[in-house]
Amino acid sequence: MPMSRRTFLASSGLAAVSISQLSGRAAFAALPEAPTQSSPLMQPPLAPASGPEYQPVVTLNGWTLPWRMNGDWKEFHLVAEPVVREIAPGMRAHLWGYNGQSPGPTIECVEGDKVRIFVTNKLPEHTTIHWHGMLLPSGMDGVGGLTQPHIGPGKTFVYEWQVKKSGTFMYHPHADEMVQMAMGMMGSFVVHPRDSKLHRVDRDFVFLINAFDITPGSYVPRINTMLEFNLWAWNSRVFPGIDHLAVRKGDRVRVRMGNLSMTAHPIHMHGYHFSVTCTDGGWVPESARWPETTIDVPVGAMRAFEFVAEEPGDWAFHCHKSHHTMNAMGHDVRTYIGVDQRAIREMISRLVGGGYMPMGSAGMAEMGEMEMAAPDNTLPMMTGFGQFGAMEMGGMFTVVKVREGLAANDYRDPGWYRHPAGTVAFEYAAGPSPPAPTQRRTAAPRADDRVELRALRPALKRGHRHH
Ligand SMILES: [Cu+2]
Repeated sequence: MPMSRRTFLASSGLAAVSISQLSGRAAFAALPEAPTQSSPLMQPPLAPASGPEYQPVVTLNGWTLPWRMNGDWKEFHLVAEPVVREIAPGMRAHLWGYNGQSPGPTIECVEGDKVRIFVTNKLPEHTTIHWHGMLLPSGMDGVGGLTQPHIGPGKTFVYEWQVKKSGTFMYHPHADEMVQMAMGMMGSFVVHPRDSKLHRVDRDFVFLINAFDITPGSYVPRINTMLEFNLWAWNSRVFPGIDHLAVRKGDRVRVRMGNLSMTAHPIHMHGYHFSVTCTDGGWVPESARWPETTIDVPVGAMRAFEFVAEEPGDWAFHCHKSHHTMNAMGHDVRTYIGVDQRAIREMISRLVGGGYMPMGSAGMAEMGEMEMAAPDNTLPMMTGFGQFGAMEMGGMFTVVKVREGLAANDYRDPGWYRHPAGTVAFEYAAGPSPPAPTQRRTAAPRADDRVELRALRPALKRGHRHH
């Protein structure tokens, strides 16, 4: 039925009335400021300037987005835009993010708050923001095409809802998702309980788990990669670029982690038994918690664990998939353990005029010590030094530093742990010889083992000739 001018006016008038009743739209003629952050390092926690008191979170290699009050609405402004992110000193990536960084700033508010979030799109393509785990009206859920029109380049959209539950959530686009998340678009969203004594901790850390595929020597992630990522990151940083977690002895500590990469990560912390206290579905009842040292964080999920920092020290904190504690180039290296490469070395050195050095015959630790030359803008595969030498790590690895006497809210790196005398593993030196190990009878080799041994023998002999 063709719409007459009269019915058109009537229906549009009605729509205008209901919208203005909902949120007093005239009040936001001026957009709130959209602060940006130029540093990739952890910024001090942002204590609330209005509303109920709470212990603010600190974001590893990140920051919290300031807000303004407009009546009883808490107003935030996110700007989706291209950013340059330092992945670790010596490597920068050209990503997409929010307000100058990838991930975007952490949003913090309190259960019961009315939040209004302005999202401006400065990307070359449309976007939206989905508020992962948040309970809200369907039309605020941010799924492009399903619950809202896309936010075109240059446009600003407004999301508003009353926050129902405290907990840890995330935000990310639900538009051209594979590309926009592979480019680094995501952020953390923490909601504190209205009663500030509930779930109270002294230190509250948050970060997102993400991954990139950046060809060594280049700057832009390959956006079609499905599983073979080569930079395993926490908040778009890799070891040794990930902030240490400075913790005061005796503090109750919470670490919140959300996984927006494309595989699960078993996150492990040394020195402690912790319990998982929160997921993106809410707080875990105390009766349902059990002790852990590793917690698998599935894709598209969030886990928070808590512990009381009784034991001072430098405690490794990392993903337990060992190829996730490596940087780029870790996947195309062949296995040479037990292979005598001297003949190859001589041949290639003659061809290229010297200097060729095959590696890996005895393992790959030598690579962590050498800091081999690599293309520009490329991190060593294994790197980083501690007080006792090379750490041979990369990717998802950092250190929880528990120290006596730190000031509250002091998250600065306290340096390496000064171990009390007699508490560090040491080299066995002079002294009585240890008893000889008892020889155990080994089974005779099976038929196929013997075949393999025979096949190997000529190769072994050839190798010996070069002694
Ligand atoms: Cu992992």
